[in-house]
Amino acid sequence: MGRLRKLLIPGVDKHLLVKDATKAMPDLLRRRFIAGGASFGALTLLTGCDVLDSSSAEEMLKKVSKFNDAFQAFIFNPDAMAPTFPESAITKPFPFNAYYELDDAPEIDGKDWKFEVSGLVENKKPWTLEELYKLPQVKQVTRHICVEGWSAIGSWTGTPLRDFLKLVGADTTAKYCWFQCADREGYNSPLDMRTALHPQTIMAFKFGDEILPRAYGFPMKIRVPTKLGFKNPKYVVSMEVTNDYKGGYWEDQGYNSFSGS
Ligand SMILES: Nc1nc2c(c(=O)[nH]1)N[C@H]1C(S)=C(S)[C@@H](COP(=O)(O)O)O[C@H]1N2
Ligand SMILES: [Mo]
Repeated sequence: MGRLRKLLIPGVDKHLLVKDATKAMPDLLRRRFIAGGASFGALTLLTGCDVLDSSSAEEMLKKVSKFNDAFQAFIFNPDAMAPTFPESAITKPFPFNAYYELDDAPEIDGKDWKFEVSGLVENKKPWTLEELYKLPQVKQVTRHICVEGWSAIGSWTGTPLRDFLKLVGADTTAKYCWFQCADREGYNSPLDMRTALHPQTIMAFKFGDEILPRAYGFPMKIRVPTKLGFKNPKYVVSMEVTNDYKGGYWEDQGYNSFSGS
């Protein structure tokens, strides 16, 4: 949610577009869209359209007006799969985003870092990076969508969170996995358990074929392709499995915690 993203789109008034799109939606979708904050980013997520100018805005509106019941059933299904892309579709350079400049991003020494696990789990042993790197990993190329209305395709490799939750004996009937990050002023985000168990939700250790760079969250980012960007915590230092809703950095500022598909 950097300041850079507040750029205007030539010939497009974002507020009007959101308003028009809301009007064009079928009932159930409209209600959910409004309840979710009716953001421009959510519109991008729903339509898969990047609005760059007035003609892509037209495209987006056309898409919204064609939404039907089957589509609604799909987007309200938390188990639906996020689309994947070929490596040739990766956005270069992939954007850095945070509530501060890159210079202020956490500088973490991978040798000292430990991932703390607490709450409703059997094994609360902290994990070193070396130990985590040994877990089976998957690679996925997916679209990252920021609530501010930009999106980019990236490649992340890591361990499915559901495998890790099983490994540490997490109570997967609990409501949330709550992540804390190393950012100076703090950053955190709760992830609902259903999404934590989604097969595409991973503990990402690599971007492309490289160790996750500092910009994108070294040493670990929780990559959740079915949720908006702010539900993808970087520089993660701990996870608590809990039934309590503990809030989050952007969630506390009014962004809908569900913020996803
Ligand atoms: N720790 C931390 N995680 C964060 C953020 C942040 O400021 N701090 N910003 C979020 C937002 S709003 C976005 S869009 C993405 C940006 O990730 P990127 O820098 O890899 O593009 O990270 C998310 N995770
Ligand atoms: Mo974002």
